Amino acid sequence: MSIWTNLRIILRKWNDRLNFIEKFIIFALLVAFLFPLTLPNSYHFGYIEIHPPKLLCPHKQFNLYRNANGYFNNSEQLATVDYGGRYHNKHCDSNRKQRVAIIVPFRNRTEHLTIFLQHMHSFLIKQNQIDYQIFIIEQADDKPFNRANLLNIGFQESLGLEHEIDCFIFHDVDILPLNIEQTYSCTKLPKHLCSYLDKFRFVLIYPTLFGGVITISKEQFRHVNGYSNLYSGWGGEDDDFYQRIKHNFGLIERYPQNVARCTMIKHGHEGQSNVERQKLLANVLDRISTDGLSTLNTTYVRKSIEFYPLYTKIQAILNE
Ligand SMILES: *[C@@H]1O[C@H](CO)[C@@H](O)[C@H](O)[C@H]1NC(C)=O
Ligand SMILES: *[C@@H]1O[C@H](CO)[C@@H](O)[C@H](O)[C@H]1NC(C)=O
Ligand SMILES: CC(=O)N[C@H]1CO[C@H](CO)[C@@H](O)[C@@H]1O
Repeated sequence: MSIWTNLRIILRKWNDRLNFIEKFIIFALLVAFLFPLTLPNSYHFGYIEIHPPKLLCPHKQFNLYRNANGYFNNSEQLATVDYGGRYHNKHCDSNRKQRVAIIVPFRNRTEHLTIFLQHMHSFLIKQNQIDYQIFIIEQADDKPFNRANLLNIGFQESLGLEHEIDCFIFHDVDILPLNIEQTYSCTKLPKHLCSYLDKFRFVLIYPTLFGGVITISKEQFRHVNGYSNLYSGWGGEDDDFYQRIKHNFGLIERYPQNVARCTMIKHGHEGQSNVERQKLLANVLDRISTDGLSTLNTTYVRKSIEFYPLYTKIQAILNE
């Protein structure tokens, strides 16, 4: 007699002996016990908490050094960066190594840029996981700053220069990682990095926060048609992007609170805020296919591409 036949006999006996209420209670207990096992064990409202991927290569053993303000600055390591801010990781030969573009929207924050470049290169070289290049996308006009439009431009223009890129990290210039365990690379789903900022006492300010620093694969970014180009002025574009991601992939990922810690360089006011944003946020899903990478070419003119020792600069003039 097979185990299944046995089981069926036992179940039938139980079925005869228990009344409806008893059966219901047993059923409810089973569901309560088994249901959590079907969820990822670190599921949170709006996101999944994941651990950093297994290291492809060990972290490098040099000292990061800190400058007077506490930011990383290792000049010896900076000297190993190739022109255009490109780093080919010769010490990590894994064929699973990702080729990453770090895309930084920018205008008039030169003092932040210097700190950012020294800190990021020192950090990424020590972390020793990826090949990468830093692209600074400068809005070369006086119209309201359009961060999301610049990120789309960075995606398109960097791929035009380097077809091999497979992972994108969209990065504000004033946010810097503190913990070397916070691995900068793409994982299964689009991911929020630097979820826990010193400015907010290392607390997640809201569960769907998806601004500042994010990672996303080339295919995933194309799949959601990139960012909206319409968020001219400060704010809203990252919430729009979260909705695009949620609609297509269900969830975003984050690292735990003790890992995804970052500092924000202090500065004054954010600039002109976007008064239209509530109106735009009301119909995000209707605009996915008609506002983004598909319409990007109508939104800007490329002014220049310049190569510097620690970065590649792309200047764009926006049409609106
Ligand atoms: C970073 O290090 C270099 C070389 O040691 C030095 O010239 C530069 O002033 C340092 N930057 C800061 C912001 O301390
Ligand atoms: C936009 O222009 C680039 C070249 O500058 C081209 O490769 C791309 O296909 C264009 N995209 C669209 C959607 O027309
Ligand atoms: C205050 C300031 O420096 N503004 C400059 C910001 O950048 C734009 C475009 O590069 C310049 O036109 C502004 O003069």
